[in-house]
Amino acid sequence: MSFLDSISNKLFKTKESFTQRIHDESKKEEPIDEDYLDFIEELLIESDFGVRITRKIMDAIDEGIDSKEIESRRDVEIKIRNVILSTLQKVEQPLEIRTKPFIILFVGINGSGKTTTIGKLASINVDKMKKVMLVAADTFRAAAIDQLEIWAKRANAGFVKQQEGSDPAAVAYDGVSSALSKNMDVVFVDTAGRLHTQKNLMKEVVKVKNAITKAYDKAPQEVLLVLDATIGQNAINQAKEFNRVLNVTGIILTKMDGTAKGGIIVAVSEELGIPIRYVGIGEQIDDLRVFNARDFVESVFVP
Ligand SMILES: Nc1nc2c(ncn2[C@@H]2O[C@H](COP(=O)(O)OP(=O)(O)OP(=O)(O)O)[C@@H](O)[C@H]2O)c(=O)[nH]1
Ligand SMILES: [Mg+2]
Repeated sequence: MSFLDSISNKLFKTKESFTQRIHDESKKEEPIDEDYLDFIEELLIESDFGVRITRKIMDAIDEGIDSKEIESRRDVEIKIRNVILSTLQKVEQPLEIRTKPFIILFVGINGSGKTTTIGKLASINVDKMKKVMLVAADTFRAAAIDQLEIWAKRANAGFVKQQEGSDPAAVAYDGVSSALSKNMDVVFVDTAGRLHTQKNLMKEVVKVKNAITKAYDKAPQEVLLVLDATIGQNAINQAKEFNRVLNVTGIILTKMDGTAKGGIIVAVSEELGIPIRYVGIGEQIDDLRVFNARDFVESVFVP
């Protein structure tokens, strides 16, 4: 199975409920009437593209019709695809591990997939012969520390922890200090999930970030926000707030396999303009893909 087929299979929910339906309506040799345009607009909203992108696509279709660039339903389908592609290309900027040690702080709401994503990324980097260390700065629950430790073992990465209830900023500081002394290449700092509306917890994660900088003045080189694609438009507000307090440098959109509303990735791109680094497409260790706009569009659209 090719790389494209493998993502395409994982994104089948979005394909079935969005792109396949557009394709079925668009291949009909029928006029571009109000009913057809309403169908497209509703489908975009239903698929979580959000109001702004839906407007942008509908306007592009109107303009195309006026200029005669669009003469058939098939042309409409192509226009939709192209607007989506160009929107996604603006945020296609893969993560580069530029310096050593390279410290990445992971943040996001509860259950968005931070710990799992760290495990997957640890494995990818160990495979590239990098010395990887995972730091358990989610000290909220003992189970969270254990979960990260299991991933560290599975991926063959180093691991730093303290006991449950310790100050997460202190754990982050010690973890980064230890990584410096052990000559690590990459360090992933896990944090507890928190809602963007929980003021104290947001302050806490800022402290974690500051502690990392205190341990190593060039760090963290990346602050990655892990967003769950299945939660819909809420992801936008979450991301704005996390970005406001932490200067997020990249986004990882998880659970793209679990949603029929894949339009969220386009909404996130348009509304935030923050690079999308990776997409999560399952629970297994190899279910993470570097985000590539063209691959993504080709894997969800019917050719
Ligand atoms: N289907 C699917 N499930 C995922 C993906 N990424 C994570 N998960 C699942 O989502 C659940 C939560 O993942 P965690 O990694 O524990 O999330 P977290 O952000 O660390 O959660 P907290 O530490 O509680 O804030 C787990 O059951 C994961 O297996 C993905 O890309 N696809
Ligand atoms: Mg976690």
